[in-house]
Amino acid sequence: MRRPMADGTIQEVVQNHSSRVGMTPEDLEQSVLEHLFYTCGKDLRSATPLDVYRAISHATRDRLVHRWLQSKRTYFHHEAKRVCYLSAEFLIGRALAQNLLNLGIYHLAETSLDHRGLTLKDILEEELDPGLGNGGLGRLAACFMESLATLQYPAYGYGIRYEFGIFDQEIANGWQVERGDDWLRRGNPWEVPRHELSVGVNFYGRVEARVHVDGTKSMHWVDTQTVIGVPYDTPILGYQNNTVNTLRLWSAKASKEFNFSVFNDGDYRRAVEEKALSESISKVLYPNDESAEGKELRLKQQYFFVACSIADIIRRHKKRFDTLDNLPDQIAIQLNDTHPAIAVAELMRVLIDEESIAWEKAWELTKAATGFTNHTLLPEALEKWPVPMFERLLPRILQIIYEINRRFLLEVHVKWPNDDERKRRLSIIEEGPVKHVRMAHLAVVGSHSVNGVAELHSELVCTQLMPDFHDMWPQRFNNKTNGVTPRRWLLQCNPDLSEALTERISDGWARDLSELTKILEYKDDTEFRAEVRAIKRKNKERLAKVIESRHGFKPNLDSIFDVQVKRLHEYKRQLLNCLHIIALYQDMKENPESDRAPRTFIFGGKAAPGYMMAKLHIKLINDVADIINHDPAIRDRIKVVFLSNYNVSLAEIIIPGADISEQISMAGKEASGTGNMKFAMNGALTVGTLDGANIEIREEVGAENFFLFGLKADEVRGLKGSGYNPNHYIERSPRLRRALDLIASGFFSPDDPSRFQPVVNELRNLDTYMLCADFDDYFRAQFEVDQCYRDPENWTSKVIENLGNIGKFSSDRTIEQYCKEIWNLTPCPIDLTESF
Ligand code: B1N
Repeated sequence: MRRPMADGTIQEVVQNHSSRVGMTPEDLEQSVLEHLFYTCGKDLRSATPLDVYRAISHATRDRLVHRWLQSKRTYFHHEAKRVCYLSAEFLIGRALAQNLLNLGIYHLAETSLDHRGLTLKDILEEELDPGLGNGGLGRLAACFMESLATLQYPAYGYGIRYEFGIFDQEIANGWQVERGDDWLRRGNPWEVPRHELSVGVNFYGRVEARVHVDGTKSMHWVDTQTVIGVPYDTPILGYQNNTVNTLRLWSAKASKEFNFSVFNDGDYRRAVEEKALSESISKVLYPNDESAEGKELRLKQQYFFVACSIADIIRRHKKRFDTLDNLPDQIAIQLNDTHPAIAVAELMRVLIDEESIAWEKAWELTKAATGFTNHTLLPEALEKWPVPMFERLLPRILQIIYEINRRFLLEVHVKWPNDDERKRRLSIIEEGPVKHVRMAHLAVVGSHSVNGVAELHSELVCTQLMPDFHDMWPQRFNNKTNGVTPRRWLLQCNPDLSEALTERISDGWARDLSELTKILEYKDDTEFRAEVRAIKRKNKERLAKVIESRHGFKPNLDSIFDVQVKRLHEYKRQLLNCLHIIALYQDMKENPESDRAPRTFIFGGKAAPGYMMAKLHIKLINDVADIINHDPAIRDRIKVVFLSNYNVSLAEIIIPGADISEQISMAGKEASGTGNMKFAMNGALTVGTLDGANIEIREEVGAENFFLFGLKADEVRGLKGSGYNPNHYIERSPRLRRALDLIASGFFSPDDPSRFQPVVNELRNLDTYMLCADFDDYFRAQFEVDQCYRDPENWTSKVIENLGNIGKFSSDRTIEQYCKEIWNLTPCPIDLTESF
């Protein structure tokens, strides 16, 4: 057998190495034992569960390697157009179970461990969950990567290899406490560093104009500080195919100049400090969800990973082609929100300064290659950078942005002469005491496509967020409704439901989720209906065990598991849910004989560490839980649980165990939501407003199978416009008034009666998110839930209607639309026998 690099073919490597790539039980077992021995330095007797996890992961990764290499070779030789998905977050979750499933050897691994007296489920728990994202935006990027590989599209994910992901949340005395997430402490078997592909990134310095003998001028960014980006690659395997794409995450390393500066000035301590400072760029994920933090380090992170990625893209393109003229035919760059929007200016810089391409040509290439996805309408999330900071950190990039803006405003002038007000609104530079760079404007000006993430959201992007841009370029704006991957969010997290589906409609649904409609045939099949109920009960049992181990009581499995898990934010209105619980509690106390279905209210989610109101909401939920859970008069008719440290792996247990999915944001605020899709896919019914993708989910599953309440987005806008007064609603709702009074009285916080005064004041005086306006209707919808749950047959019908009609919300559908309508990609299947 020859070494792999001796020739490109894989057959030779693979043939004699069945233990490294084979799919028989013997091959896999041999492979795991070898890794235990050679990779972990252990034998079976001395192996810990962590060793076994590492050995299996390496054995699994081995089975990806030839597919990975062959995928790269195929894309290169076929000159396949690829998408480069630029995202500051990839919330990928654990890899082992997903890779085993996608390889089709999950059960094989299970039985081979069984023979050794080990349980795969336990071994899977050894993997630390990479939390390289905040919430939906980061998780969407992960679902997209999985769908791209499954649909056999050439794709690269580009992001940051944060040393610390989203913080670990602990609840201490009801309050959120943050702990560092040292997710790499046990090593990471899934990543491969590629030191040879490291990239230098410049910061600070100044720009020098040089005039050449022929009269041309060129710009030179000099006296910079250079930081090195080292790529770490993670393979992304498609579902039961041979496609393995690459997630390339950049880690910051000090350049030699930092290491050697000690010799120049003899200040050893300073040299080491500066080295540490430059490496801090990839140290930690900013934990702010939907609020921009104007810190210099954040801008550094953004430029760092964008510059590395653009350099990587250009390097690879030039290796294949001797021109950049065809760049947009070969590459689609997608900006996941404005976090990578600086790519527009960086690509221009590379094309102009390094490749000597004329501005007009460079601009044409940049626009044709770039697409931009907006994920939020919240004003506090829109990124703006102070010009003075920008200028100090990235002087050449700022120059380029000014030139982009100058030319853009000329275009505006041609279209609307003498409309200075419009120019002021459209400008990439916001005027004011301190000027700011508006990153969303840069992204729109530099892209050929701008999309929102659900129908309503995309419409609001055009009419509310960027009406002037929409006037200017209406054809640039489009919608791509989000989706989630059914492999992780059904096949993996809900094996029993998956099996029940496959038994009835065969296994095609996992690749084509629209096939779920076939299950509607079984809607009235009593056996199937009973099975659906039994599966839900089993999943509730699994969730109940987690609750019991953490909270010391086991929830009643006959109660409605009513779940709201998502980031804590006022617009998502966890507080509205809490008010409903309090009102229900008061009803029950007043009327002990009232016959309501028992409920277990389950919350989970992290608050940004600096978001005091959100943290106070967590404390309120925990204090309410403490009182109600211990009130003997309530028995187990209401229980409230706040599960700490909500993350991808906890979601995989919580979501399949839910009866009710709470999607109750104020209409017009939640861009899409994706949790809403995961719940419906796992047999929960939604209580929701007409917001984000809820609207489309309701359209698909049918209004009668969805518990709707609340104001619509235009009603919210109208009411705000005409002067909203929460007291108008509080006066008319005795239930709401009573609940607010109870909080204000200190009933839930006897140790500090005024603790929740800020919560009550906000509701009585401002009520920014209109909880008071929606409260009564929410209470009504929840009463309907109650009535419906008492009729299990009726409930099951609704669950099956949800399941059978949820196919649209596969990220496969979303990705097909991106590929056809924005990226112009075609699938490029991988043939392992093809040699190049
Ligand atoms: O993106 C998700 C949507 O489903 C959600 O509705 C939306 O809230 C979420 C700044 C964000 N929008 N913006 C962010 C995250 C981190 C950050 O630093 C903003 N997240 C969303 C997927 O489309």
